[in-house]
Amino acid sequence: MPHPHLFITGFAPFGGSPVNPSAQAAEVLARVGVPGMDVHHIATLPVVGGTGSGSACRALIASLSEWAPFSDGDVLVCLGESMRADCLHVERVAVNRRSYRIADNAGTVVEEAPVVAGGAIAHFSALPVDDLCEAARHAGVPCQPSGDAGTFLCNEILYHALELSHAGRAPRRVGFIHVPQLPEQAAQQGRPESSMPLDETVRGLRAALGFLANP
Ligand code: PCA
Repeated sequence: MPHPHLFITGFAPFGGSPVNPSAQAAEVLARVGVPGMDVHHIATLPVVGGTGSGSACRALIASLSEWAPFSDGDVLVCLGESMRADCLHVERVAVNRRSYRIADNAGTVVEEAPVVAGGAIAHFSALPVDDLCEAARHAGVPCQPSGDAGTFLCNEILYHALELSHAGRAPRRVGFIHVPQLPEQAAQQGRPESSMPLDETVRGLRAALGFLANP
């Protein structure tokens, strides 16, 4: 039997930082693989909100469309950087709310708006969040469930990804994991404690996502 596909996205750098560990982790994961899964780093998404041309949403739709139709075992996991996280955060929920603390990479600040006008208040992740966390911790990498993906691009892309999934335009199993900043990024911002080296991030993601092949 062929392995299920694991589609991974990261995000481009934002907020004045030259790097984004989510894109780096996605790239390394595709190279080293995840046991039992056929891993594809399908996009480094622009940190641009909304649904217009150049947005993260459009980029996600375009990269997924190359792989449709999806099989039952296929998985989409979007990764993003969290400034606050000091361990991996597997997100439980995406809320229908955009409220940007900083401008996105198109220079747009959204004060208060829905992700999808008239859409559901929130969507739950379609991944077994607690099992993923346990698998990462079992591999020695700190990881916890999170009920708050923020109100910026990461929350927004999870909301869109789940809507696409419900419409059959993304795999049935969709989720989001926030990764901490790299030690050098966090040190520059005077918060060296909220960070994780890339190899530890990758090791934790590899263990967590490996759970999806052998639940
Ligand atoms: N993190 C941001 C957007 C892009 C990223 O990597 C967030 O947490 O919303």
